[in-house]
Amino acid sequence: MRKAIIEMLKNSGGKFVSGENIAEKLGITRAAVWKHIRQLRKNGCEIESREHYGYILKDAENVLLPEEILSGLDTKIIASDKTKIFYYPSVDSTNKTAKNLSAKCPDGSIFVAEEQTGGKGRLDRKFFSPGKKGIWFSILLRPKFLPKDAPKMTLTAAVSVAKAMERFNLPAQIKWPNDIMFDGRKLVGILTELGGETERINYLIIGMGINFNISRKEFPKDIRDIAASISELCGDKKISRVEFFRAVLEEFDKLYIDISANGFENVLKLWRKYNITLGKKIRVIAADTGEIFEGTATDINSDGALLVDTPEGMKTVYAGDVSVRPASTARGE
Ligand code: BT5
Repeated sequence: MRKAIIEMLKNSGGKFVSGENIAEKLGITRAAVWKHIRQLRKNGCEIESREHYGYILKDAENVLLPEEILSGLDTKIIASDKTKIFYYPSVDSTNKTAKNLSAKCPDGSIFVAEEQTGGKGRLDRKFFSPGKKGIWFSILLRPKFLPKDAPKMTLTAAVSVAKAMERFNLPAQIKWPNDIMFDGRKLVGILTELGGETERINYLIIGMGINFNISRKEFPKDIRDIAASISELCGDKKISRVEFFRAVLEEFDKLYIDISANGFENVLKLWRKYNITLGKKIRVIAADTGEIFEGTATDINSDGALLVDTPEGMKTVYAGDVSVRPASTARGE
């Protein structure tokens, strides 16, 4: 019903639609219309009401309501129906929310927030996630593969964003393992978390933070020089946030289905195509040992780990931070 109301308001040509009109068309009472409008507002939808005129949808394109996400979405598993979309105007962290609700949610559920008050990065770092300025979401999966393959879902997520960007003719660059970059600055961060045992994944949560329309000065000072936003790449061309989101979900869905049938080979191939790390001189801070070393990134192996050619021999990095320039000039890239 709420989807139908949104549709009517969206198709009003920028004019008010009366409650009476909506009630008549949908075969419900005006009081019921009002209840639905109230719920939509609670969900973060900006609907203005004016006496004698009715309702008008403000900022119609710029909400990530389930109805908006589903409209025209072509996926088989990810957010494939409304019961798999959990939407929040504001939440501390979509990864945390996904984890809390994991017992009840099927494969391919998504958790989307307009704003995160406690968005998190790896190693409990903070992730800046202001209201309606990005796409902050988590995907919950129940894959059949083994826990050792889970890190490759981070690469999969990065490839899905890169492919979505390509659809909009935006240049996509992936930095190992979890960042999409522009001009040496982070556009997208990815955080994969796992619940399960050594032999079995109970659930996998893949959180993605896509900076969408954040201007340089809107970023906090401490990340202004290391963060970028999709709007910067677009120039005059306007891209709708929900349209871009649909593209990411569709690309992720295709890759996930392919992985379930054929393994990760295709993802690794695509990752190599979009990556900006291989062949570069890099500095690594290994996550497990804290060891810091420099070398040349030569390839990723079948586990998605980074192979680094160092003066002490080839090293395999499973998790860590990589900067492409020496520490003195690094901008966190
Ligand atoms: C990441 O961590 O980049 C993973 C970020 C994952 C965020 C998503 S949003 C939806 C879901 N729910 C969550 O709570 N999280 C996920 P890491 O590689 O550790 O980078 C964190 C560092 O990036 C911070 O320490 C800052 O320096 C920088 N940073 C913080 N916010 C940023 C932003 N919006 N854009 C670019 N860089 C940012």
